[in-house]
Amino acid sequence: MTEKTAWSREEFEAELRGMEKYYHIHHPMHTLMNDGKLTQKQLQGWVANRFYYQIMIPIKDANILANCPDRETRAIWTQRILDHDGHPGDAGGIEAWIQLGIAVGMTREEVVSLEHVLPAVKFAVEAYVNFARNAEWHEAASSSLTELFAPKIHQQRLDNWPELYPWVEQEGYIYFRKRLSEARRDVEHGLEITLDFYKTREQQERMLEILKFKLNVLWSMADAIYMAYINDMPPYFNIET
Ligand code: AHQ
Repeated sequence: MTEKTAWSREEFEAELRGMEKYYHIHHPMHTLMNDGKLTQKQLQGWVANRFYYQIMIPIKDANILANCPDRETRAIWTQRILDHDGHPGDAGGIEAWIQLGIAVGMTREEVVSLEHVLPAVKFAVEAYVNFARNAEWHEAASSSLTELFAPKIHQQRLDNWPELYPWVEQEGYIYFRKRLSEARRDVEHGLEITLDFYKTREQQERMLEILKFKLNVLWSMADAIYMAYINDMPPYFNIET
């Protein structure tokens, strides 16, 4: 079989951006949210479940650091952990997400207890963390590139929630505003690593599979939350306890 020619940098980036059609912004969980159709309980359920994803991002990034022998890359990648865990002068994204939980009507204790986190959300998040732990570090770094599409979903919340969900307190928007600039900066670095590393067409197509895996992580999380909070069918809903 003839070896397929590698995509140019521009073609490869266009292929990556073409994966936007699978992004969870198109999942019914997010379209209902963006149409203002969620109740307070449903929005709380989404925030409480996504909290598990947020607290595991620094663990995921620490695994990439542990596998990365390149000092320059580590020096930049470390910022992702600081952005979430916080550092002097910035309480961090995890704290901002707790503020989001309080802003939609939960208590700090309720959010950090993880009591609302669904089994399937945990499985999806842990699949992502375990991938980052075991994958070659370039592949793990590349899997963060679903964030190519993230600024739009953060901007959507900032633009639409105040009108759709006027009861959400102002502190709830801190995270989305923070992420707008951080995601753009992270994507710049992640894209450079990715466009530099995958050289042959086979490697490039492998990268598209890795990105599809990560898109599946996000889609599966939304599936589980939709099932539990929109269909009102949480795990074992029909089992007599
Ligand atoms: O808040 C998000 C975040 O901090 C990250 C880190 C990044 C990664 O390393 O995989 N991905 C990501 C994402 C965040 N928010 C999601 C959302 O919909 O609010 C989007 C998600 C992503 O696109 O991967």
